[in-house]
Amino acid sequence: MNFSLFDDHASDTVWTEDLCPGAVVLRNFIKPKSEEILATLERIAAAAPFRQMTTPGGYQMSVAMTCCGDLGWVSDRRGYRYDGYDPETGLRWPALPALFLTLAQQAAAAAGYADFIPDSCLINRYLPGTKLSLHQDKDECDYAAPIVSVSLGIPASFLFGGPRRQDRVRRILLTHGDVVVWGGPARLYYHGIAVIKSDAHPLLGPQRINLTFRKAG
Ligand code: MD3
Ligand code: FE
Repeated sequence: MNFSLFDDHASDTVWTEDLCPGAVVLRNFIKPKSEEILATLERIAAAAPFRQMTTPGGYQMSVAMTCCGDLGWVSDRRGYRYDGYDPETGLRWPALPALFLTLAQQAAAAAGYADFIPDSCLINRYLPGTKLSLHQDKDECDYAAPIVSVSLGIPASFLFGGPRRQDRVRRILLTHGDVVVWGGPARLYYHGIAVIKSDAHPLLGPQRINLTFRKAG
């Protein structure tokens, strides 16, 4: 029995898992497009390189980030915010590619959000040993719009809490090709990524990349 061939076949199947009211996992949703997505990401990162931002408290984030779209998320000693310009290059962020917009809208529609128009895509790059501490996403203007998250590369243990920081946290494994749509009551829930384990993905090597599509402005 060739287990790796068996697994690769099985993991092309798309299915949905409801996490809680407002949050849906679409397993393997973008897997057929992953090569095209990666080629597009290389072009974006050439224009707006990945960088480790500084938190308002003065710590360097372990996750490296870049953005595309009309607005990009930035953090520095002055705070967190969305900005139309990349502070590293002084240029506008690369445009949101049509491929990304279409995938984000198809995922949102599959989760019940018919008219999602994102104006921002935050691109997070995790290497083994990096993490994203528990937080809420509160820098966007419109909490009625969902956030669509796309996972690529090595797996991550996603930490999913509730509306209060002290709420019990569930762990969900997110793997290459998974999409999660977060809206409704889940939109302001605390969440994070546990320390990434050493691993290698056939297309991405020892890294995980997460795209989050947002209506920021
Ligand atoms: C649940 N990113 O960029 S994506 C972030 O995998 C962020 O890089 C993680 O949290 C990552 O802010 C998690 C899943 C996600 C994104 C936004 C959410 C889950 C969410 C907003 C509200 C609730
Ligand atoms: Fe977040």
